[in-house]
Amino acid sequence: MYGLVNRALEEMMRKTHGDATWEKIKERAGVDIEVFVRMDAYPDDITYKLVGAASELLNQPAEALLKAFGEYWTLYTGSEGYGALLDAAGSSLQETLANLDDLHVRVGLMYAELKPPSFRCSEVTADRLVLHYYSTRDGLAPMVVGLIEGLGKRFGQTLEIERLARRESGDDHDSFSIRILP
Ligand code: 1DX
Repeated sequence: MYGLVNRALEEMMRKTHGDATWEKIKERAGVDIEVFVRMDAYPDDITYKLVGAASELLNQPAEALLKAFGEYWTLYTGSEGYGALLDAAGSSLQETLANLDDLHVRVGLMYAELKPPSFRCSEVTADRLVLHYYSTRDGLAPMVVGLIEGLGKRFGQTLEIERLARRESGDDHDSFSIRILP
C-alpha cells in the first residue's frame, strides 16, 4: 500500500500511544523503515505486520485497531491534502459511498500502483443502505467499518453498522448494513 497509509497508521499510533511505543511497534514488526514516503508503494505485508505487532504490544484485537484506523483515515486524508477529493466525492454519506470507485479511479490515474477496493450500494433509502465491499486484500473489513463511521462523523451522522456477508466465512464479498440514526 502507498506510504500514505503507513504514515497515517504511524500518526494515529504516535498520537494515541506516544513515540516510544511506535518505535517498539516497528521493532516488534521487524520493519526497519525510518520514514514512509507518501507516494512510494510498499508491500502490504508491512502494514499487516505493523498492525499485528501493535495488536500484540497493546493487547488489543487487530480488528479494533483496524476499525480505529479506518476512522482515522477519513480524518487524516481530510486534513492531509485530500479534503477536496473527499468533498468532490459527495455531500452526503450515501453519495460519497456511491462515488468511492470514482474517487479511486481519480487517485489511480496518478498513482499506478494503487490497488483500490470497490464499493457498491444497494437497498438505498433515506435512512438505510447496504454497502458491498470488494477487495484484493484480506482481513480489512473491520477497517471499512471505521471508514464508514468516519464518513458518518464527516456528515454529523450517527450510524449503526452491521456486518452482513463475510468473505472469511466463505461469502464471495463483504457487505454491511448501514442505518442512519435519527
Ligand atoms: F469509505 O484495499 C472513505 O495503496 C471510504 O481493501 C473508503 O492500494 C474514504 F498519494 C493518495 C495516495 C498516494 C491518496 F498515492 C491514496 F499516496 C485514497 C486518499 C483514498 C483518500 C486504497 C489506500 C488503496 C491505499 C483499503 C483501505 C482497503 C478507501 C484504504 C480507503 C479515500 C484507501 O479513502 C482495501 C493502495 C489516496 C487516497 C482516499 C486506499 C490503497 C476509502 C476512503 N482505502 C494514496
